[in-house]
Amino acid sequence: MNYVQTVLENLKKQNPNEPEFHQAATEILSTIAPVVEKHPEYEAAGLLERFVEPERVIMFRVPWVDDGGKVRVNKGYRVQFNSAIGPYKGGLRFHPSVNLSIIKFLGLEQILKNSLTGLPIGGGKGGADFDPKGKSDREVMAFCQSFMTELYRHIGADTDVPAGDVGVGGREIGYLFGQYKRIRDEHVGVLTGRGISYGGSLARKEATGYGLVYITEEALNARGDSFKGKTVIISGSGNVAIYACEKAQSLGAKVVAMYDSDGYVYDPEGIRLDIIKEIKEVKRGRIKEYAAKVKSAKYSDGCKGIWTIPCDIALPCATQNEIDTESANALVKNGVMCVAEGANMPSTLEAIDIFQKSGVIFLPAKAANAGGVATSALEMAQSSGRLFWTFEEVDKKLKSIMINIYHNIDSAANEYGCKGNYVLGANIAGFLKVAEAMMAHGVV
Ligand code: NDP
Ligand code: 2IT
Repeated sequence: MNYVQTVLENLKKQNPNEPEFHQAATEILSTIAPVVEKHPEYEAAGLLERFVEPERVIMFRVPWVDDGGKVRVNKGYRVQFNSAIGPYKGGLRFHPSVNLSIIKFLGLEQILKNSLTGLPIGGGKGGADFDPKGKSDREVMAFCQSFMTELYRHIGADTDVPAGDVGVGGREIGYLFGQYKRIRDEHVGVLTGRGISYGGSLARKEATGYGLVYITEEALNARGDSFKGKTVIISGSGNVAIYACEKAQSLGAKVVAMYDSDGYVYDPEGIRLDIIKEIKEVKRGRIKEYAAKVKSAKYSDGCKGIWTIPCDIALPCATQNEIDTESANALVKNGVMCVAEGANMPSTLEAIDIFQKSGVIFLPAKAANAGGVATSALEMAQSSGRLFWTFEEVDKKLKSIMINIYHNIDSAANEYGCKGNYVLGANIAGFLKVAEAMMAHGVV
């Protein structure tokens, strides 16, 4: 067994029952093997063993009281994975499915994603198995305050800077920031995705979805094509999905379907985003309500059916492993030309293989959705500089970061003889910078 295989086998043995972590590690390690072979000094320095082991894992109890006066207890997590190139940076996910395996897969991905942005941010991730759905604002506030009452001692503007992810948006960041400020008595950039009135950045809300479309447009432009006139499917109807839809539509695409965890809407006339925003951002409602409001739309229960709708471009923007073998085959059979991942690890390893073998342009999450965290780093820069940039300034920087990422992953793929393999390109380009920094720091 070679070095990479040995590290992967040991990781699986030492971290049993963590399937998502194994999946992310397998995808990364299997593609960086050529780099590791070129650099025998990495093995001598135990670099990969250190790379796959989080620097610190924090797990804690989060007690809170619901509106009925009942005491509830959730599990809280923060995985501070790698600080070689900057302070830990990455979102917090509040979803009932959250466990250590999911937070570790997200943290490992985040290291390379953050490296690809070209900005000085390390990798981390956190969250809780708390479900904000159906909770009152007071219950969400009580939970966030309790979560931060433990988390505050582990984070800081130059140490670890959390942000949003599934189930954590502007409301949750507000409550988390309020509690941090109260305990620490400092108004600093310790969280990103903050409201504009208290230090947030314009365009952060839009950044992940816009960035996803910018990098996809660049990949299409490189082939003499574009979003114009394309039929697009977007899964999810949360923060990433909504702003991916907005930008794709502005470039002349027709988005025909979106979903939430209950089911999907298909609107052959093109999704009316104003109605989706009203249902999701204002009322925190269900996507089913869209079909009741829009005559041309049809609602179906369950999520999987969405991938059987013919489209040119698929933008999975909900959750991990939402595209499996069956769904990938359905997309390919219907002639999909490009799949770009807005969510983290939405395609299984088998689905990725199907896309790559079918010649589909496949843009992996760590490159395609890096616009969110990149703009978080721009928010950090504005906070430390006591600056406030216009929407246009931030959006322009975001677009140029996404275009750079595309060309970096494209060049890395070419350099290693795998033209068009952006999974390999993204893993190698992201890893090289982290490896160089880790080597410079010695055995730490
Ligand atoms: P939101 O909470 O705003 O929205 C999540 C959406 O995905 C909702 O429509 C939700 O439906 C759906 N969803 C979540 N879990 C499931 C599931 N298990 N099955 C089916 N549908 C599901 O989250 P975001 O839009 O912020 O995040 C979406 C994805 O993008 C995640 O993978 C996240 O890690 C990734 N991401 C987010 C970034 C950001 O800046 N926010 C940055 C980079 C990546 P429902 O409401 O019914 O649960
Ligand atoms: O997965 C991600 O990159 C995010 N949820 C955003 C992280 C951040 O720090 O902005």
